[in-house]
Amino acid sequence: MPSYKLTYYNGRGLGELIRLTFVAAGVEYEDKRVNKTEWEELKPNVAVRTMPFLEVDGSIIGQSLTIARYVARQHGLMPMDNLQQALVEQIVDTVTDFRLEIFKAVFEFDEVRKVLLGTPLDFYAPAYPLYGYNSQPLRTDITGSSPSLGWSNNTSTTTSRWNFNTHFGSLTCPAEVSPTTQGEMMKKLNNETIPKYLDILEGILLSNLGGESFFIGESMTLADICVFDGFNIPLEKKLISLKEHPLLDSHYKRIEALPKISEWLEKRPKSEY
Ligand SMILES: N[C@@H](CCC(=O)N[C@@H](CS)C(=O)NCC(=O)O)C(=O)O
Repeated sequence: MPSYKLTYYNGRGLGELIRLTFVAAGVEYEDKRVNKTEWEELKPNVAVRTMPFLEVDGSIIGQSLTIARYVARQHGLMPMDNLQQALVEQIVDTVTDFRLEIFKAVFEFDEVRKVLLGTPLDFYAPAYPLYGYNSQPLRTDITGSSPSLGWSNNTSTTTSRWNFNTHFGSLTCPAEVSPTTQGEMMKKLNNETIPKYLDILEGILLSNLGGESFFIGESMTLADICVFDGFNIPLEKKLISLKEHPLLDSHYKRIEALPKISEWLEKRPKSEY
């Protein structure tokens, strides 16, 4: 068996699906967690210049989903049949779309882009807290009440300001960001986007063996792990609820209770995102 070393920030973010895939397959790997400075030193060795990346016997693979699919194919978590494989990948890509929708609303992407325009910060800077690079709350309410993580369903009209000092060192945020845009985006996320994706995923689950087992076929695949991982942080932050989607709810609990997974959930380093 090849030797595997996975490198990522000390958070769940885009690395956790790969970790969970290794765990579910029962395969040993090195779970290397680095800080921003260490990453900058490693970056020139990584062709795609992003984390997570996986070292396999001297080769380096980037792109989290490429890595997760590779690990799944290598270790029995991807069907052999091409069509079944495509059905698994369809779910992986749908969960990715779902995560992106959540990300856009929660991080008020357009507003952030406006603020960052012309600064030397890289495009992904607003995502760092999400991916565990900085575990501080992303937003601070200037009214002085307890800090909001930006994950609540809060549509309040209180003016908030991105606390750039907390997150991006000495840079200050020149603009006040009205919560209105985020309020609107969160409303759409809650009323339309989340129910739409949960309905889609529950429909697919239901179509396989009545929804009582796995997403595709008769055994666990990357699809099951990916749905579990995609729901994990949003559930924890109470951004989504599976109460009205009982099949997804029991699927989540089944995956969570699998001995290898539950052992990992218990022992993995705690992280905000
Ligand atoms: N599509 C890529 C995105 C990877 C990505 O954006 N990673 C971030 C950290 S979560 C990154 O490495 N950003 C550039 C940097 O930190 O230098 C994937 O899924 O792996």
